[in-house]
Amino acid sequence: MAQFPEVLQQSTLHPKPVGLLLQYATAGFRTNAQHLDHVMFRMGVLATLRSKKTKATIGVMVTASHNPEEDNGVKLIDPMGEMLSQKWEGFATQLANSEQDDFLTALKDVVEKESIDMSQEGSVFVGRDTRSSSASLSQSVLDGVSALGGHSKDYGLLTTPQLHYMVRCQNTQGKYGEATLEGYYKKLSQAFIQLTKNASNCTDDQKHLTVDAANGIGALKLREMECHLKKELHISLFNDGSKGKLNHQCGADFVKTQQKAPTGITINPGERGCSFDGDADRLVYYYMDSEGQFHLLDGDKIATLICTFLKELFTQVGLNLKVAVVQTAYANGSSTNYLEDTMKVIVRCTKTGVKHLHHAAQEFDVGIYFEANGHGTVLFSEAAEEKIQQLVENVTTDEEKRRAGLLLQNTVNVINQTVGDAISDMLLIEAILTIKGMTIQQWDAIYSDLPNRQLKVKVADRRVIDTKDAERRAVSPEGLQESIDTLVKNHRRARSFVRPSGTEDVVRVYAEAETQESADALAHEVSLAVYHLAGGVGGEPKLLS
Ligand code: NG1
Ligand code: ZN
Repeated sequence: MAQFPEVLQQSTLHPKPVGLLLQYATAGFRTNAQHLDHVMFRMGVLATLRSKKTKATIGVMVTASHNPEEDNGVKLIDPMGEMLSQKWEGFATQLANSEQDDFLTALKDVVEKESIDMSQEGSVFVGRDTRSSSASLSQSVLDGVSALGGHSKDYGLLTTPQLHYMVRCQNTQGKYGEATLEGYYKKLSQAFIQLTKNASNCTDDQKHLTVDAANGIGALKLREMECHLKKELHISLFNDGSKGKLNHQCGADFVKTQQKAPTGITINPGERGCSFDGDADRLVYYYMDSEGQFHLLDGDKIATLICTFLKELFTQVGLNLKVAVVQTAYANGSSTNYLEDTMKVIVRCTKTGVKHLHHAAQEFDVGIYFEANGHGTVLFSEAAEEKIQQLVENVTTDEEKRRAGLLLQNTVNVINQTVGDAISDMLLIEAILTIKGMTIQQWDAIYSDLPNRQLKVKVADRRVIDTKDAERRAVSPEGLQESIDTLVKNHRRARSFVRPSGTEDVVRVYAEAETQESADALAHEVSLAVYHLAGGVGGEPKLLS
């Protein structure tokens, strides 16, 4: 194959540090940016192979999402805008970890195993976040693509979900939208304006939203989008990257894990605030009450609001669709109970990581999936989209049904169905609150969260923990699950589970219970069990003070 000598030669310009081993995990490769140059080059090569194999454009996003500024990472995007197939994750790990001398053999192995026709064209879209390391790392991706003779399009600065959108637009020949930033802004903002235009008596106060952009790419992209929103949404943008550090004391991950407002924002009692993460694929909402108490509305609350809205519209138009909400074990127990018992919708629980939720959601006419941390979206089956369209186009549909049908159609258009998208999710939530004339407090009151706590425990090797039942039970090390079961029994309305993180070298502990004290105590007790039974390192976990 004519390209191989070129790849080999180019790869020496992006040498792999001997012995460095990384894994394509929950969200691609992620580590300190200094160790990633060879990975980027090789992922450019792999994306080109994937493109030749699928005869479609593949995306490569350079970002480390909510990780600190010093880190970086890379994710590959498959033809319909979804995450890379699991089989190819294995190839990604194989290519990233092969030593310099073995690189060509590893590459040829993928070509052979997948019977790739090397004469096929390769096409790769590349995007990056605002990290200082991202520009040169994305250049290494581009080098990898060109070494294998592929065509690339460098979009430069993009949010992760924007790149997913571009890939899908390209591979559907524009059916999903136009593969440009302008196309993205137009599609989403037109749908938002259509959704909200008939909402009566919406005051300027209600149109106001405070956004914490985590000092990341979301700030730049939201600014670009603002003019398309035609003042239908008044955004006060904080943590826009002009002074603060990326994801530092701000952003969706900080707010969710610390359960407090980000630094750097001003928010008055009762006003709505929301936070993006560093690459704008996660979103959480919050408000302060009149006593200055902070209230978080996370991915579970977002899923519930969207589900309520969609179910009401389906009832109004008389569409009988199979609707499900997909969650992970981190979903608050109250949300699961509310969805199953009060709303009577199907609830599925999958392993952590959006690819698992996404796949599960694809099994339904309408699959609403959100991780508690605010990463999620809604998927509509082709059949569901067609039914909605027929309803709107059918001249015999009565006026009221047509209005509801149009709302559904614009809801489909405002949603980025490829992956969780903070901007798109934010517009959908703002539209729902406007249409329903609902305040954030009323949204929050749909159900009350059970107090909960998430902790991390350092162990020598987190792989000693194996889980089953969508990560809700530990099968190893021996005795750990029994200990957790015993500890849970001492608390009211309690639940707890542990799992090794896929993005950090820690074991995560989750606990919820009737009171915050009880949830904190249980999380601490379970952390101690992990520390003692799973090879804890450093000092014993301390009780939060
Ligand atoms: P890990 O580190 O595997 O828990 C975290 C999040 C995931 C997902 C990934 C990718 C939690 C508890 N875990 O994974 O939901 O978003 O990062 O970013 O929030
Ligand atoms: Zn992210």
